[in-house]
Amino acid sequence: MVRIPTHCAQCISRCGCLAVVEDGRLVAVEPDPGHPTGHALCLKGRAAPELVHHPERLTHPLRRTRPKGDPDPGWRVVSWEEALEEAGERLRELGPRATTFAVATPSGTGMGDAFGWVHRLAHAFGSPDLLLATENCNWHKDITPTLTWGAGIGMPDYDRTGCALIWGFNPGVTWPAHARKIQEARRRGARLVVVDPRGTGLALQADLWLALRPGTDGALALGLIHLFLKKDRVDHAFLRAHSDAFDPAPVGRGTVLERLTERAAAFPPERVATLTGLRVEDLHRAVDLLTGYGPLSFFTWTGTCQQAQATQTTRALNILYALTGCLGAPGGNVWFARPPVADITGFGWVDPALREQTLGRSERPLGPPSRGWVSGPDFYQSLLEAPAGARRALVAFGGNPLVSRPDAAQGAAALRRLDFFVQTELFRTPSSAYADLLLPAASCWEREGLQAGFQVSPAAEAHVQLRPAVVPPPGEARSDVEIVFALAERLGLAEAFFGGSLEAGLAHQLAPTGLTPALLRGVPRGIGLLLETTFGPPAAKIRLWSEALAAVGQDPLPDHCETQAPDGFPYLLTCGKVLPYCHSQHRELSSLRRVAPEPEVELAPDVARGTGVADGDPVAVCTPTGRMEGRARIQPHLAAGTVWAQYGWWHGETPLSYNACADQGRPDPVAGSQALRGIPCTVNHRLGP
Ligand SMILES: Nc1nc2c(c(=O)[nH]1)N[C@H]1C(S)=C(S)[C@@H](COP(=O)(O)OP(=O)(O)OC[C@H]3O[C@@H](n4cnc5c(=O)[nH]c(N)nc54)[C@H](O)[C@@H]3O)O[C@H]1N2
Ligand SMILES: Nc1nc2c(c(=O)[nH]1)N[C@H]1C(S)=C(S)[C@@H](COP(=O)(O)OP(=O)(O)OC[C@H]3O[C@@H](n4cnc5c(=O)[nH]c(N)nc54)[C@H](O)[C@@H]3O)O[C@H]1N2
Ligand code: SF4
Ligand SMILES: [Mo]
Repeated sequence: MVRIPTHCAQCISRCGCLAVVEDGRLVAVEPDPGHPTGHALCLKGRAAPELVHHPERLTHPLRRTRPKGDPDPGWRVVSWEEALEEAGERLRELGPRATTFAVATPSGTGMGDAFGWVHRLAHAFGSPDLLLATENCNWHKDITPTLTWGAGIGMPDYDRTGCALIWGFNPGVTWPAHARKIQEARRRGARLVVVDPRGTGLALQADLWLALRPGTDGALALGLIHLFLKKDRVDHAFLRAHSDAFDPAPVGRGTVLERLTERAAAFPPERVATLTGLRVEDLHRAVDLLTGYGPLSFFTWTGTCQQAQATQTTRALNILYALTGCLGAPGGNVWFARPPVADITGFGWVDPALREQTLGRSERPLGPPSRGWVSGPDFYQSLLEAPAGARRALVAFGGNPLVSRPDAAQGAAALRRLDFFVQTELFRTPSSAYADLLLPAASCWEREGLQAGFQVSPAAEAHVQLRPAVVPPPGEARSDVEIVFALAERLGLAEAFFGGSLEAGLAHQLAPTGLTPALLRGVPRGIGLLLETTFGPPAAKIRLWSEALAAVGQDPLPDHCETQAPDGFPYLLTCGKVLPYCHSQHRELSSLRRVAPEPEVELAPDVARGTGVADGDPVAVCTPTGRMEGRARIQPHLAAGTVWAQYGWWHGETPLSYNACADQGRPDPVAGSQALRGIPCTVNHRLGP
């Protein structure tokens, strides 16, 4: 029996751990306190042996023999040679313009170390389209803040923060290594304010939990901006030095700050209380906490991202934070120095004329298409509305869009239209059922993977680790990176892939750090580089007024519009992640399934009273778009009128899942984010078990 230092790469937390291996089998995974993110493991990490040795894992390349849409694809085992030969031939024939690449989220799958290589393959081939969940995932955390700050969200400097504002983010479930830093700050005496319709672990222990109605975040942020300005709790010197606050407003009278003040004045506490369901006195308490206890730090993620007004809401949040003057300061949000690995994505290789044609680029020039990422609806529509005779291909590395995105019916119809679809996967999924070729992928435990930076603290972010393969992959499964390199060779792109040598590719990635693959293999726990973080706001001027947004016909100042619920849908449906599962994955692991056997629908007590539903009742949630089913749980810690349901279920239990309830229409006009949170709904009893 051996204990191999590694990290769990199944989600963004990337927890340092020890893999316990006996006779070539992974038998357990244990925390590794010697690793900067190694203090604890979640249920999914501990269940890794079940995932690795699961009998339903894909073990051989498969080719479909029956028509798409047939409930049985008639999979026939083929050799890798046959599979790669076919893929290479079909893709060369269809060409880059007709080929979309796709990759699963690196934050909730093992795809992190392959992510850049998949991009490189798409770009070397010359395709302008890469399908990724970004508009509903990290876009408003990593990219939208560049409109205001000229940089992404950074990371709270928890070791020195005076107060942490956690808004629509539940790291206790979704990023345990991040949650641990918040706990450490709490123990040091830092204050905590949580904005979330649901009483998460952090919310219940916070100094203030603002349980707002789902989808009203923009109103709250503007209301807080109003109070910050009215009570003069803003850092004028900081704004004068680093922002456009005192510049004349590009349109109309006065300074930018005066115009912002005017805009925010439309959100006085009484109106905000009505819109959000919060109490006026709590708004005042929030201002006191956020401005009274030393440097403020701030984090938000998908709670504010999956909304139809996500860009304006994110702008309001980013401006609120900039007003405090803590951006870049010790104890505020900081950009910890990270290992300088080489960029391998080859973004610039795509012909600029083709880049202009990325799906959705003309409609959303500031959104994901500007970086080559296409949204589900754009991809689906491009297939469904393609002229007769147009031929199209999809090369997907993981991902399960028929479950993780709204409108599975439209998605399925679109996937059927593909002339060629090859996917790498660990398991068969509803989406992979439409593939022509299904290739078995090694899980993150079965392949080497580079991780440069673990984010949550200066020491973690300076940490570089070459995760070893702790066991061999099942059957003939291969790592996604190996498959990328093999496909590149078949497409005549070996030159862009270091002559086909993964080792040379890895060495290239590491070269700027001074490290080599061999050196890292000798230190499996990884190496902490000596890097110096520089404090201070990003070099670019902070923009309270966004000319970039104005140039695309959007409001240059943040705003929030009330959404009117259609008659018959009195409640608001929203969602979030649960600890045992990532997105549509992991339901086949029996230890996790015992903990969470079926989708739950949490009802605020007033919703239960209004609908006559009791705890444990089978219920259906209906929205103007669709319907899902689950088991009711009365949840006392939920904003009034809120229904909080689980998404990602498909393993036969429930015929319709959460994303059937979500609307593909009315996406965020800038980024295309979908309103997955705050959907008008109603709840009914359901007959059946
Ligand atoms: N209603 C609702 N919908 C949501 C969300 C939500 O909060 N609510 N969250 C959204 C977010 S944040 C995201 S990122 C998306 C995620 O959407 P997707 O990226 O589609 O993620 P999954 O549904 O988990 O599908 C990932 C697939 O990749 C496979 N996989 C896992 N690891 C590997 C690997 O190493 N190699 C290969 N080849 N395959 C692998 C898994 O088996 C799984 O089938 O979902 C979004 N959808
Ligand atoms: N266990 C687990 N961990 C994961 C993943 C997973 O699927 N499972 N996925 C990974 C990925 S890809 C991502 S992107 C991250 C996401 O990480 P998080 O953003 O933390 O994910 P969520 O739990 O979906 O959403 C955060 C919070 O938003 C709240 N919320 C719901 N509606 C609203 C609203 O209208 N306003 C506000 N302010 N809050 C709201 C939810 O109650 C929840 O507590 O997690 C990563 N980690
Ligand atoms: S939180 Fe769980 S799944 Fe995510 S990296 Fe840590 S142990 Fe793995
Ligand atoms: Mo995500």
